[in-house]
Amino acid sequence: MSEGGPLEERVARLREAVEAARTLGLEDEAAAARAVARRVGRRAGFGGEVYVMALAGGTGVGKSSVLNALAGETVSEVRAVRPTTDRPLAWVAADQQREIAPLLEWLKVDQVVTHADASLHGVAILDLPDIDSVRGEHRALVDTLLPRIDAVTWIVDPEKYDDERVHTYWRTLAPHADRLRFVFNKADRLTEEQRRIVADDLRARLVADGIPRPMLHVVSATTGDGIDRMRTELANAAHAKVIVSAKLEADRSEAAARLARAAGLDPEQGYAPLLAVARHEALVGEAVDGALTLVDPRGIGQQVRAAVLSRARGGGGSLIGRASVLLERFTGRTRRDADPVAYLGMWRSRGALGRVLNPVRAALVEAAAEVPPESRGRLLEALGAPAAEKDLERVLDNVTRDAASSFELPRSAIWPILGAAQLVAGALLVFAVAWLVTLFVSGGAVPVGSVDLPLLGPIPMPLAVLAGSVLLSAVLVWLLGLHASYVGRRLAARIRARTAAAVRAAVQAEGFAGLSRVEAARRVIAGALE
Ligand SMILES: Nc1nc2c(ncn2[C@@H]2O[C@H](COP(=O)(O)OP(=O)(O)O)[C@@H](O)[C@H]2O)c(=O)[nH]1
Ligand SMILES: [Mg+2]
Repeated sequence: MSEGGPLEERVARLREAVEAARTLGLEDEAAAARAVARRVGRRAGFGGEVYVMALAGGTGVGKSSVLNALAGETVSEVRAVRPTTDRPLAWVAADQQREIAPLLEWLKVDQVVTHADASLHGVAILDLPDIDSVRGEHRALVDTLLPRIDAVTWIVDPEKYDDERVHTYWRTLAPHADRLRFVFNKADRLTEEQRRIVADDLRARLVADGIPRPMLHVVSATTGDGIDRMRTELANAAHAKVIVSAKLEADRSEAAARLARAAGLDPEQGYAPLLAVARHEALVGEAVDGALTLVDPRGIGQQVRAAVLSRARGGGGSLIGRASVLLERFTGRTRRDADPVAYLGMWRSRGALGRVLNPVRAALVEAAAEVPPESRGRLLEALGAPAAEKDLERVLDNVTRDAASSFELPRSAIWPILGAAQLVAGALLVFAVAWLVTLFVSGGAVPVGSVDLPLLGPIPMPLAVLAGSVLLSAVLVWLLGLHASYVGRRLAARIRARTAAAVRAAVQAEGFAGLSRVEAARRVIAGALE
């Protein structure tokens, strides 16, 4: 018994590997492996190495007696009185009990008798009273049972072999003829001559039922006549099954190994990535760095801060501040230095795509170098090498577009308040200037109050108002700048981090998507090696 579970499971893994190989463009290798999988899958009977045979026949024909005779000991209870209350029973080599356990569970056989019979080591015999009837409701069981076991041995006796209902049923089993066996039991009740006649007759009827070359034994469970020949034949059948199984397993294993080699795997070693993990990480790192240079999250951060400041000054700045914002907008300086969205859209102008593309290409080429030359071209295609440049351009376009669409310049309730205060300061300034002009024009004829300031002494009121308004405006500008740069710095840091993370994730996931896909397929192929 080879490792890795029953043949069916291993064949299922081979089928998955076939599909995986096709995604790598390994069509020819996949087709060859699929043919093997199909051939192995077509094999009917029990999936393991044990030759499993069930006894069938009407109640009282001697199923239990024949099993006991074959075993050379009392395994199953023999009952002269009918109807019987027999429970299903399995007779199996002690060391093979585990292998057929799932089958027994499925058949609800909980009574297992183990044996250490060397010559019938590979044989398991099932005595299933449920299938001894040929009544309609039991046929389905035989029909579902047959594909799962290697043979069904029908036992008849001198009274029952002629039963028309039995023959009707056998005809329906004709498609499984090569896995049907027949035992004519209780031969001790017949003379030599009668045995010959009955055997010839039964054989002819079986042929008529559609079972050519029927395997028929004439035995007596009571005297042991013919039992040895039956044992020999069972041992041969079990041996033949082992040989066929071994051949199928060898074919399966070779097909899996060929797929593996085509995908650059060493069948002895199992899965190993095409690119060493450290190399892969280094190349991903290079590509991410290249993409970060192009997208430039730091530059985006600066633009965000400038944009916030510009908006704050536009809404809450001094008159001069507002005028200069308008001027900057008009001359295009805002667009150049304070427009993160435009800056994102211009990633191409900040360098060649090669900074991202080259590490990605290097990864693909180095990975492809690990597979045999005849699969290399197809693998490069599967890796997405021809489209790498377009793909990366799309990846960076998407990242920058997403970042741009999620960007929104903040507003603050404080800015218009500061703006209103600036208007007041401006009005005071105009008022003070007008006052001074009036004083000048009147030649000092208008009386003017004054404020006493320490050190400076009495200062004329209009001058005091003028100085106060200028001071107020400067303080307001300072406050606005303080608040706007706080808001701008925080937003810039957030956007910078978010953009950098998006670039990193996109390059890792999409830039190297081809390689990840190929590795996933290679893992599945490696799974078929077990
Ligand atoms: N004469 C004779 N009787 C047998 C032979 N085999 C079984 N019997 C008898 O047939 C009856 C039913 O046998 P059993 O093995 O319980 O049949 P099952 O119902 O098919 O399992 C019992 O009385 C057995 O003694 C045989 O080879 N010769
Ligand atoms: Mg019985």
